Amino acid sequence: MRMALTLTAVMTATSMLTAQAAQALDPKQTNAAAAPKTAVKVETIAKGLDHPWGLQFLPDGRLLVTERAGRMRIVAKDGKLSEPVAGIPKVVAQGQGGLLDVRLAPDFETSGIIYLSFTEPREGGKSSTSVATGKLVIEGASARLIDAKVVFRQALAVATGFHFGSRIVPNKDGSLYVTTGDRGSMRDEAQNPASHIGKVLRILPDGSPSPANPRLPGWAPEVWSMGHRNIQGATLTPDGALWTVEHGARGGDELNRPEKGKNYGWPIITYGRDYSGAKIGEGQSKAGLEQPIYYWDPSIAVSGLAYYTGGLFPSWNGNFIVGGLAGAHLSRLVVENGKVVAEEKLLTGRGERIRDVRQGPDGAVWLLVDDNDGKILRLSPG
Ligand SMILES: [Ca+2]
Repeated sequence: MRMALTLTAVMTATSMLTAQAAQALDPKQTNAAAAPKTAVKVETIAKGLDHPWGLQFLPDGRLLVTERAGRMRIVAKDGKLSEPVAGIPKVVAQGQGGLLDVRLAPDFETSGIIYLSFTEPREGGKSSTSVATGKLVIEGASARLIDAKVVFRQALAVATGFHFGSRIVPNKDGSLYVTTGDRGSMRDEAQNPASHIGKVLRILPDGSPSPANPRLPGWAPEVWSMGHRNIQGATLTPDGALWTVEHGARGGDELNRPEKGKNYGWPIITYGRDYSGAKIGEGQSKAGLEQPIYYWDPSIAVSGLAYYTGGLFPSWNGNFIVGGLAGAHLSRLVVENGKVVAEEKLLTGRGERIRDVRQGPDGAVWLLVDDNDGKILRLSPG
């Protein structure tokens, strides 16, 4: 009798766990309550950039900025753009592809090493999300990249111009998170743990897999988490956790906290619908697949993610700041106990596509506007 009871208890507990895992998100985790409005001052620091994609502060307060066509420039404090940095790897600048993110190595001040993500030309007209490293030699107002080499290439090159992912996030241990997308035509590969399509990857600076990866049976050694559609924003929080924003289909953009060895569902579960209106996959939840922290319906086409700790906007400390491309605004998310409790929409009505979001050393929020006359904006209290 006692054994029967115990067994029943175990079975009940198991089915409750399964039910919990399969549960859809709290309906409050989209269109959260409006956060108090912030008065902001918007300054245009630089313009004339051709579809800028990645923004990175240098230790001296100047900026590196990539342009999708394959150029990188230094931006002086007065906004003056340098000539393109020489020595950048050849990119395929088609569709959403080209020269994408740029980040500094943790020891940049002594090593000069930077990381670039880009769309690399591969055999047969195909391309891949790839990562290169090189040493940035700065000479006055200009710079060149030397010893550039491609250290990582996404396995499975594809002939589309879509969904390259491509954010790079350096960790304190020297490893790099690299995000990829499903390339538009390869959504089922996001569920194949052996491929690099639709994943968060964690690699060492030489391109080899990080020893921290899950290395589950059948998983490529570089894969950290799977089931992602197109992650175009990623950042660490002070506790060392990775947070990402991911383009969904219509009504399915997501904020996630991708954990080691977990599956984030695309394209089996999603809150989005196909642009034709057709349902995607099996629904919004399924046992064994992770829920996002938050989703946007309607989608804003998320790109660029920062975790604010700057102090210049004291009420923003601990918030996420998310860029919207099609949504043409900036979304500020107030997170408490792992849930979004309020959202503020900033810069609405300007019609500007926000591509990257970074906190500056001055505590201001710095943005890239995606356009053929792209800009760098600085937000401070208004
Ligand atoms: Ca998901």
